[in-house]
Amino acid sequence: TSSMESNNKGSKDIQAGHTMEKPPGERPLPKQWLQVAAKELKCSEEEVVKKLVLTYPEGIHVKPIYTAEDIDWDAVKSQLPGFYPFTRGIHASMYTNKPWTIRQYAGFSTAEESNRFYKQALAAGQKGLSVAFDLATHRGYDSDHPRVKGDVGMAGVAIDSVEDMKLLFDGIPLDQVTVSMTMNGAVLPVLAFYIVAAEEQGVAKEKLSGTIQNDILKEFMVRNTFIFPPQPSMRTIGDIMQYCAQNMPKYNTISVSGYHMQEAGANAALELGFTIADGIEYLRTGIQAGLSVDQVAPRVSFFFGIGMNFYVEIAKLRAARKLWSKLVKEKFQPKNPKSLLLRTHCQTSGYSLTEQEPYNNVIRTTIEALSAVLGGTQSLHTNSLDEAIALPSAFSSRLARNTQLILQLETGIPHVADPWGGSFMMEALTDELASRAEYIIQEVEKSGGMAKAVAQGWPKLWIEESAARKQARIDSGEEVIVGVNKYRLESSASDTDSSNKQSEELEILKIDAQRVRDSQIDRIKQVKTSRDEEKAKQCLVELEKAAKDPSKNLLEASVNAARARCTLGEICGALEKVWGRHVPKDDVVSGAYRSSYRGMKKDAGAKQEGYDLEQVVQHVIQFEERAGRRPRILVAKMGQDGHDRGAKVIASGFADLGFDVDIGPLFSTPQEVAKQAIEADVHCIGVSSLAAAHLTLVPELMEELQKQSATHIKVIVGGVIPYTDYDFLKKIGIKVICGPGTRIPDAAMQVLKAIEEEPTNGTSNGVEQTS
Ligand code: MLC
Ligand code: 5AD
Repeated sequence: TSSMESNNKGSKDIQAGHTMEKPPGERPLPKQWLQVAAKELKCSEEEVVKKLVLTYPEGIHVKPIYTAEDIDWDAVKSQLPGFYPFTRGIHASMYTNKPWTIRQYAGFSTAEESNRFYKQALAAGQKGLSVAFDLATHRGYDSDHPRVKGDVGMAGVAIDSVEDMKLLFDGIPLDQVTVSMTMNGAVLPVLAFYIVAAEEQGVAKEKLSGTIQNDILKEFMVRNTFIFPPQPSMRTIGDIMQYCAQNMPKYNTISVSGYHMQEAGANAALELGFTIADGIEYLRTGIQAGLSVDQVAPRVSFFFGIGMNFYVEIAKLRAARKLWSKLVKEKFQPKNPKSLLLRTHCQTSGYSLTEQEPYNNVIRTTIEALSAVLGGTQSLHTNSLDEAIALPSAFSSRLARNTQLILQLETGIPHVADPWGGSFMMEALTDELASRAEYIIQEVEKSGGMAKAVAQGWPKLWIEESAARKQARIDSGEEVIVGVNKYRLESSASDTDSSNKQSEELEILKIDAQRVRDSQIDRIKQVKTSRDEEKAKQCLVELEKAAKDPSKNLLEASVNAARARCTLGEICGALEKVWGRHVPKDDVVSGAYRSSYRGMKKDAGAKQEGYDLEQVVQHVIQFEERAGRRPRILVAKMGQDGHDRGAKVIASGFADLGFDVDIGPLFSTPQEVAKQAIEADVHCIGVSSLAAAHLTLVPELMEELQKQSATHIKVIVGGVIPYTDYDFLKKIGIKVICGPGTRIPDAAMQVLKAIEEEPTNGTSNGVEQTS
């Protein structure tokens, strides 16, 4: 592990990002107002400032009131929607003419089942499609690969060949419905399958509109579904832009995504800054591939996450448009006015939703959706109430979609473009966020652009530090989550209103992993036996050649391979032969959690829920005195699940509490985890699972520990685990299960108790009962 100190860019820089001469939030409150407020609060004017001026994680000082003094009124009063710098929206008429696209992200199990789901969604008012692929597909493995045993069809739909893609869109006219595909690592085979599926549906390439995510930089930073090393990955993006400029002029070649940065813990300024910096890097990539800025920029699209900080999220979208148009103009001098428009999709925040009292999530999502819409998004996904438990069920998907339909059809909200325009507060906040993001962009430019910054690793660490600080604010009670760290329902409460009861009663989407995998394996066999084997082999050889030769277009070679029925695994395998697989580095930030937690002002009257940080630190010291060494935990990620915010926050939080922390590599097998745990002689393995593979992979881990006579190592599981799985996990010997919303000090105490507990018999983990 390495600490932030060893990095040349400390987070203090972010907090100190005063690039404007006097940021609006720094302008003093009006004297006459302060006098009256002091009387209302019965305190001095200084105390009014101390009490009512808040500091947000972005470093912005938010004041209780704003006035014309806080903004450049002359500039604001003449701004119009549809005019440079597009702060007020990219269209003159905005939703008054056409509402945003209701585009729900979905996919699970097989192509047939997802296809059925899409058709129902379209019939129920959805306007665009958005495909969620399973993790095996993301990481370039066919469903029959041994590494993806637990992942097939679980977090999205399994796609192995063009035959699956054809089934996915069966009966859905691809020249009419726009489709977004969230694919980054395996972007070549997936986009190729889509092109060929459309072709065989009778839709020519020129007619295809839609979006491919294709944003690899944020994969290296936060999302972790990369396959190949950075260099060939960036070349792939250039090739895709080039191919689409020639063949698919209406297709959005990239969806530059801040969403996953926010989900990983980035505050709004970091999300905005890094995302715009990524966008600039991709324009350069397209230009390097031989295109003009006006061929690339109009096809670059964006994607932001929308969390619970209502005003900030609206301001973020306004600031994003303003910054993008200004920077593209300055840096690239485009001629086509469309090059200046930041078009974006938004998704409400998954992280903000809770397992406790899941119905509260409907309210949270509605408020976030409102931010996205008031911010002027082009397209929106609203999350489902069961987010923290499982994939959306039919019921919860309907509710999530209806949230948008109600906003569009019942509220009158679409009747006015940029209704916040001219608000002193909103305009000031927009400028502040833009200025902080611009500061971050300048830091990236000093590193030589985002690809270099990502290779240096500092953006990822900034985000991880921001995540640790956020966790500390929540654990200390400074930031409130209703039903989690305040007004929590005890599980012992009466049956009707217990929080667990609410979760347990939800209908949960269950996927039979074995059945999906078997049917995918059957289809792979069919495809391979019915194709022209010679032709398929030849296409793969051509692909390998293209991987070595930058003058060849990789997407063209992939389309040929897709037509010849080469599978996703074969296509990625051919590229892997030349490029290899990317192995990520594992750094963990240290000190941010502890120092943020200690820095929180404690509300003297508030009842402390759970353990305090200092109490746990004392327990760890006592453990060390008794045991002769510190408690040692291996934080492990198994399968193709790369969601590592939880793992990183636990690792860095536990280290700050005094634990010895090992962090295992992403994408481990259960056997690899057991080996690492035994070699490091840990007391405990903490498995983090967010992609629903725990029922396959955790039992395998327990069996392996048993085989290696290492049942003294306690196993705890954290992440998205439905209550209905608790009994099974307990039965196979899992000592502690930490669902979403568990405070770090409380999790640490549970772990300490579990590892101090003597085994009840020789085989304490109880694996023998089930295996
Ligand atoms: C819109 N139009 C108007 C108008 N408003 N015309 C006149 N007046 C108005 N007021 C026109 C547009 O110009 C366009 O036409 C057409 O209507 C469609 O509107 P759009 O605004 O382009 O919307 P859309 O087609 O929905 O495209 C939105 C987009 C696109 C540009 C943001 O890239 C997109 O759909 N992105 C979605 C990305 C996504 O779903 N990602 C999921 C990630 S989930 P014309 O003629 O100009 O085309 C994820 C989770 C995970 O990533 O797994 O990690
Ligand atoms: N279907 C629907 N929504 C999904 N999400 C992730 N996978 C799926 C899927 N297969 C949503 C969740 C998650 C976000 C990244 O996208 O809300 O938090």
